[in-house]
Amino acid sequence: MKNQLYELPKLDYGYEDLGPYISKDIMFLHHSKHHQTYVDKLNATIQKSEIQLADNLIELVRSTNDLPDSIRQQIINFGGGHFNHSIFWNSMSANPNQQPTGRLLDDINSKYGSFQQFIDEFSAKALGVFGSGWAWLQPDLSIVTTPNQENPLMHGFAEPILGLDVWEHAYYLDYKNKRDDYVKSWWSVANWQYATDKYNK
Ligand code: MN3
Repeated sequence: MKNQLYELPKLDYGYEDLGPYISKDIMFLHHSKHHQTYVDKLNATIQKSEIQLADNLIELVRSTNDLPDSIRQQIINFGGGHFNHSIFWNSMSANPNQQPTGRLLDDINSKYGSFQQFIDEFSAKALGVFGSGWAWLQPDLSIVTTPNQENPLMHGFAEPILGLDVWEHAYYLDYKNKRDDYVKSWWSVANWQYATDKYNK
């Protein structure tokens, strides 16, 4: 049986459409170079694999603890990189709502006290990631962070409903070392429609 290979997903918006919060230059590099490299290295790893791997990305990412030492770290890095960025592109919109609606908004308000309080807590966790990593909103409305290209599925958690990339490559061209300015701006393009749809599933 042949293992499934993967492709770079198309974006729902143009590279220039998230400006001024995220520039065209960053979007171009981040999607067509960084993410493409994760996909290429994932496929190269899969093609060399002598074992049968899960046949879809979610199951592949979930299976990392059970993989042999020979490929586990590569699947974590490149499979995680592909999966995480795929969520990240969906977590942004060129026509964003500034907050979620319906049950998601109600439940965030009751868990965190207010929507602003949630934003503050998520932002603080994103700023607290040491080095490269991610901040995630989970379907139970907890906020989880992961280092490098790890993600919640690798740690027994559910698929996130929103994800924020805090690797320097996600913001350095626009914000230099100021991750706090990037995170503050990112909320202006956060795709609450995506999170709301995932939450309601
Ligand atoms: Mn990235």
